[in-house]
Amino acid sequence: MRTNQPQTICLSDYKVPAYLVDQVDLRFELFEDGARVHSVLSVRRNPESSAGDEPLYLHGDSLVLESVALNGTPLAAGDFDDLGDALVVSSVPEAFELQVVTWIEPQNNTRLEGLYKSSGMFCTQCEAEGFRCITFYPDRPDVMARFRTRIEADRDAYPVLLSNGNPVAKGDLEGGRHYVTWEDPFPKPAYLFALVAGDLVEKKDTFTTCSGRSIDLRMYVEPRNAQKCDFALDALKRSMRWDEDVYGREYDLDIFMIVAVDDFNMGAMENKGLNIFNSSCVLASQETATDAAFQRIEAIVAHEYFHNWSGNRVTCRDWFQLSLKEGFTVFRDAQFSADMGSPTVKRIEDATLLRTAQFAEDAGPMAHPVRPASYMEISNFYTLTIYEKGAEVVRMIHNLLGESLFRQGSDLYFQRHDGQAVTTDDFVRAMEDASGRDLSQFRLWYEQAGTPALTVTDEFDEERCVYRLTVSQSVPDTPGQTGKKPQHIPFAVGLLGRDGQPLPLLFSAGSDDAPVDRVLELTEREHCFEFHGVSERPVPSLLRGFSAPVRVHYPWTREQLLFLMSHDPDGFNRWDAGQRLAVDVIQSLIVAPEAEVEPRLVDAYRSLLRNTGLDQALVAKMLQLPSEAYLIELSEQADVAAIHRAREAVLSHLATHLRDELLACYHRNSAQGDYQLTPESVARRSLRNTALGWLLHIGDQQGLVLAQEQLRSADNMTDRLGALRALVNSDFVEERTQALEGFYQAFREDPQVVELWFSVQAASVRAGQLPQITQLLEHEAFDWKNPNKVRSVIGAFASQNLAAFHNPDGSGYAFLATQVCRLDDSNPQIASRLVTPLTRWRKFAPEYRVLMKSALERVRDKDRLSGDVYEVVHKSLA
Ligand code: 0A1
Ligand code: ZN
Repeated sequence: MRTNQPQTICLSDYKVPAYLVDQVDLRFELFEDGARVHSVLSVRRNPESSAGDEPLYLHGDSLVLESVALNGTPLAAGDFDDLGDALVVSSVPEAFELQVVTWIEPQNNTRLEGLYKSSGMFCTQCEAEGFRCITFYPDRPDVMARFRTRIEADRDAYPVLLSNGNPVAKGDLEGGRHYVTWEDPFPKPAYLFALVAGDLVEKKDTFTTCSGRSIDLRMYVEPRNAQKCDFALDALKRSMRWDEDVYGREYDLDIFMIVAVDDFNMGAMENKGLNIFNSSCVLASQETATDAAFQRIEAIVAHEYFHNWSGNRVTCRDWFQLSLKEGFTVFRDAQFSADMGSPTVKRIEDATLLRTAQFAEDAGPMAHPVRPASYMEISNFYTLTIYEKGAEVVRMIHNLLGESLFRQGSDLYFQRHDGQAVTTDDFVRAMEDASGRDLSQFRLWYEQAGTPALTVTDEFDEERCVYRLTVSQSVPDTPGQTGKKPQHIPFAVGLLGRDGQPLPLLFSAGSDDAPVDRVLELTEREHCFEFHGVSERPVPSLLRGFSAPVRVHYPWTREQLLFLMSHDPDGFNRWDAGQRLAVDVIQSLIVAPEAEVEPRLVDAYRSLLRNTGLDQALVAKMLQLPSEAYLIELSEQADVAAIHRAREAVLSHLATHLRDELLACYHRNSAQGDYQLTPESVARRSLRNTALGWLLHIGDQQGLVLAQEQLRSADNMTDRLGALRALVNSDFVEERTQALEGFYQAFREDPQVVELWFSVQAASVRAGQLPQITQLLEHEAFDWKNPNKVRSVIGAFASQNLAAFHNPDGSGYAFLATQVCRLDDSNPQIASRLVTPLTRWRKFAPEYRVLMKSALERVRDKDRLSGDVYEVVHKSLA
């Protein structure tokens, strides 16, 4: 068992830094058996600190200290303390230079924090606290310094040497070595530092900014990936233009670089001028990337680029403010994606993620506010709450202020805080100052955890022609937070008349020219809204566009949902009505497995399949049944087997009754002409592959022939994988085995495709039972050191293959516990993320719960448990 438990860090203990660093000069000597890092810090006491002459405290992690000198004089042993996780220097002058030399071993760094090696190249990951694994430093985001970095390495093995800013010097050294020096003129926190050294090919492009400056765009990848860069470079140019047009933000250095690395804990990182990406989030070709991957790459490239202003120029004061940069930047990338494709589809995707996974997080043991009050390991707080709910909070400000005032607010924020490390409160204040609105109650969105629930009731007064909506809100208790206050919630609504026409929303009798949709502002525990001049009982359309991240309870009838599905002018709510109806039908089969499947659901799906007049991208979304994960989230004491059975039964029923329509839909949307990434072609492929999946689900022979033919002849990965997935999720055992083998042989050299191949199996209840998962872990292409491979097998199994993971014999839980323990020794961040499904044990029916809890206890009792896993496991058992 672990003995030294990690410390809790509290926002209320925040103090300004006692010392500031103006300049950092780094020299890296890179070798095969390690790296020597020479650091020279120009330090001065912070005039704003009341700390007096306290010692200089520098963070460190896994460093070997070789020497330390102050103003050029080596320090004697008694003048400093090397505490292992810190270097403390007592009695320092007001201003001084500190020279420190450390030795590190990137080749043995499996945590992938700090400087490490991936496929033979050196690269870094410094957010949140990785810089301290490189050298001793005040590793906190409110210490901002100018960096100058000289990298020295073998010229043949590492011809490309990169860091932040602009290259200012380069040359040869003895022994076949060379160096490049980089200078970044913008003061930055250490978490934005980056270094790359490798044998990489360079792809070049240029971008001319709104003020006419020409920027060098460069992408660095391993030679085998040279053909997979065009899409990301184009996405980068679209992002740069969009940020100028929509936010008035121009790029500030002369060069912008993107590097792809195979081993990376997260998606990508916004290091100043040198973004580093997980290969799977940036490399793409028609042959190897699915439509979903293209869209994800575009969004992540944009996200990292947008951080240059929302994160780098204006950064976070401390890690409690993480959502300041992440929530705002996710909101910005979502706006961008909406502008590049279909806004409704993008909104559906974001709301699905939020309702399925963020709501679950908000209801689980790790629930925390968008601005947390405490943490043990900050890497555990890169969560859906910080990112996605944080983005929803910014979106609500946008909704409340409107486009133009929101832009004035963001202009003021960037101008007021350029070059500073600030708080979420500073962000809200800029929005208030620019708009004149009072957002004091709104700030509760940052402080209170938990998903607010709205209960809506309605009454119709036929005589007075008044329709009354009563909305009450409550915010649930979460760990450490009870008795919450009502929040300020923008609640967008509309009313539909019997003929499907939108009704004017009149707040008082007699006025005319009323809008047909309104954003009601909820601020009280209970609010009542009266709409006048309503001559018949309307159907309410509630929380249009998912105007706030809340749950809505209203006693919908199936008629109302069917009506909204075909009449609501709000595309999002049309989709939502379909989801609610499908949920209702599936839930009724959970309770009564023999019950009849609602025939009107079949009719509704039939008309969707036939409806070529409706936006096909929306139709494609509407045809997706609610996921098992969402159905679990909606239940009190989830019985996974029953949920799985009921959902499968509805799917089979729909597919059997709609076979002809599915075949027609498949053929109507067959490939025509060259592969294109337009929203229309993406929708066609999505429809075609959904139809194929449904047909194979019921073992349709014609579907089998179509899938095999599609797998053979497809000219793109979306269709190829769509066919493979359909086969893998079918009962055609021989055919699916053959298909998997053929696919692997065709793409075994491509790690991104092999990841897809792993995850299609691991997520399938048919092909991914535990014995098969164990085989995948032994497969030649599996690599324990590569987070993507670990995620594509173990992560996909535990979070997508729910019926297999929740096997009532507990084997899935025991398996996950074993893998988490194994990974904890090499990569605690990955281990800590993977354990998440087990932490939700309270959500499940007793027979599951007991087994999940005991698997979690086994992880808790592991020897030398990392701080990362310690925090998650202890909080979820508390
Ligand atoms: N800031 C990055 C995400 C990121 C966070 C932590 C990392 O290492 C622990 C790496 C990347 C982003 O939002 O894209
Ligand atoms: Zn980010």
